[in-house]
Amino acid sequence: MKEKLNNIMEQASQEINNVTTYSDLEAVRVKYLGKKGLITGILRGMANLDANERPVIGRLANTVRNNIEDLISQKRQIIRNMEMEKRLKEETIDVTLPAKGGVLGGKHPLTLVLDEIKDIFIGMGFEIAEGPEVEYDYYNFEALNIPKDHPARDVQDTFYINENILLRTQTSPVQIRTMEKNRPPIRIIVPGRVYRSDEVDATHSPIFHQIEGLVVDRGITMGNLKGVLEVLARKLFGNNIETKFRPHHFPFTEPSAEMDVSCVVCGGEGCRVCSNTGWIEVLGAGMVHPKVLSICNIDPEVYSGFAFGMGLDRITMLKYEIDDVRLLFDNDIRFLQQF
Ligand code: 2NL
Repeated sequence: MKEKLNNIMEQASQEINNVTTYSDLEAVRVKYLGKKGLITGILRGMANLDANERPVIGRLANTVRNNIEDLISQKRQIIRNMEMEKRLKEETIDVTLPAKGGVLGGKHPLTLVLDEIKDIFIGMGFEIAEGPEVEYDYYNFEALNIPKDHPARDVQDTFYINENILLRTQTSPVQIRTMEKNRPPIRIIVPGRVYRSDEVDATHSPIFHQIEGLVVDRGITMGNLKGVLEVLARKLFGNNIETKFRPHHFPFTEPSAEMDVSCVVCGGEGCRVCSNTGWIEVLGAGMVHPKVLSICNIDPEVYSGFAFGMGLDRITMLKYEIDDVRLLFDNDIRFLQQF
């Protein structure tokens, strides 16, 4: 019996030594100390022993049980330490590793060109004015001498909200509002988003951007207009650019003109961008119509002014050789990262 207990002790100690998980350790505990375990069996069988053997074997059996219990609890502690170490190792953060790169955008090309144009005009003493995108028909058309039957008013081109309210089709209403509230001298540029009900294609978007300008003072002439716009063209497209003014017609200016610049791509040789003409139309302009000044309570006998308007999207596409206006509105990071 003694030998049997010693063997059990020896065997249990080895098995406990070999296990590496809680579940295996529990299996060993059940095998020796469980209800049907080997030690439990021996303790139960004590009744069958000789009376003189009983206390000796009893003491030994208890000692073996206590030893096994001790070994198991030591092992439990060891496994707990191992698991903790394993977890710590898995959760280790190497703070010296380089960080994952975030996706960096950039300034939108429209913003880049707008900032450039703003700086050019600020340098010539202009201020920046802005106003609402939802406008009254009065400010968008009526005050600009655009008669009720003018094609620009067509519901097909304009997003009407109701009979009197619409999405502005140009930024001119901001200039009307400025003239209503301020007395000359007025020198402003008005950048902003404008809306026209166009089908989307490579050159048309129902939302686009305009920059208009307005100067009103005593003695303003077409010469001032030309001077300011030539400075703009040179600063924007480079000193070698040539400019050309062609007569045109707008209801809100008289006389009116369009300005062309020598092709920024081929320099005037003729290419796909300028349709082989060597010239590219970049803006419309003119002397503010006396009727428009009067509507704003500015006396056309005392004051005169010039105004101009250009499409920011088109100028941005020219400057960066972007061939599809939709790229400006997709906000694809691969596109934006190029600027
Ligand atoms: C173009 C032409 C232009 C104006 C806009 C303007 C504004 C007032 C009075 C007179 Cl308040 N004129 N604006 C004048 C001439 C041309 O825009 O082709 N824009 C893209």
